[in-house]
Amino acid sequence: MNKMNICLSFLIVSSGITTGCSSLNSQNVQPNRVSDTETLLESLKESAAKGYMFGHHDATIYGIGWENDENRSDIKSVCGDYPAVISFDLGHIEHNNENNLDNVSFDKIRKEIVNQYKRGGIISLSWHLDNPMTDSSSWDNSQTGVVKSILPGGENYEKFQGWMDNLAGYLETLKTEDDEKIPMFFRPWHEHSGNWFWWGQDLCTVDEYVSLWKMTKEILTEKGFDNLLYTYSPNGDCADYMEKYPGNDYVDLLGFDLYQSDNYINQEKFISLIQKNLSIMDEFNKETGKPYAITEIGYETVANPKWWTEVLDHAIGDYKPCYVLVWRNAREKGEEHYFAPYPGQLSENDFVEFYNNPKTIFLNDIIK
Ligand code: BMA
Repeated sequence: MNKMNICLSFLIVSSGITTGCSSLNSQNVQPNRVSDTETLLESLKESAAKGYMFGHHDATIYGIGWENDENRSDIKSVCGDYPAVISFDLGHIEHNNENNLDNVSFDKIRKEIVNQYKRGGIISLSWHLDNPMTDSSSWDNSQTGVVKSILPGGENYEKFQGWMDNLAGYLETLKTEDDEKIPMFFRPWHEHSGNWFWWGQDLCTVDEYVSLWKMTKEILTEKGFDNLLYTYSPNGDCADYMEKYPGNDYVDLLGFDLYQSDNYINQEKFISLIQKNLSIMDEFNKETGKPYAITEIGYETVANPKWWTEVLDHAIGDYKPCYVLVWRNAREKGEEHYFAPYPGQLSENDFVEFYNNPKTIFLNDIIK
């Protein structure tokens, strides 16, 4: 396809000098990919000026009607290209389990993180960790005080430190075979403005949430993870976006999650909320210099054949998110819980049109 090539500088960093795409081709440079997180961040800002990257959760692990096929992705089956961003979830790494909460093995996640990195794509990690008070899921919001209980002095402090050790133990293994650390985004404590997770809006105070965030980053930094960039992403209306913002030193990427749904946020409301939120992001971007993304978005089952061009792209308009990411195509839930098209899906042709829009950035737009 004749799309503009987004030559992200991080793909071609060599000896600390960023060069142009042609240099990569002509000099046989061994691309060091994202050699450091700063380069990744700068590259993201550059690409946002040109368009927005498309992302999909668990894209290369499973899709509708398949699982664990090598080099497969529903997005690729529809448009021939991989998403530029792929996210993965670390839920249950706190127990050192073999599989995550969606029954994907952590070995497979590691493999796909390395694959995505080697392809030149961007990686983001979320963490739907269990409730440390009840050992039930992230969604166990049955009591307040869980966040407080894992902060210093709290009854679950030691337990949570152990969970952080388990998280760190896994993050430590996310390297290439040459022992190269992989720069990536980490998006902990997401959707905290809703009330469905135990760290949600009414389940902890502003101070507790901010302390939790700071503690998380400080622990990982102390353990030597200089390859992580931190994404802050509340859910829904971003009117009070900064209420629980942990501070500029603790956040690298601004974001928000928002879904269209027939019951709660219909198409009209969805478009206007996206635009409202993006204008808020735009303001904070001007103030802080930080890029922003729509860290989760989608319309379950994409029940509108023109959703990609007439709703999503239309809503984004001239705003400059660096990426938009749709959630997973759950292979275990029949054809009920998916957010990206697959061959034969209602919005397939519209997605190809969306792909062909020079504004949308997929993997090939990055590496060519
Ligand atoms: C939710 C759903 C769940 C899943 C969770 C973590 O939105 O997709 O089925 O367990 O994300 O991936």
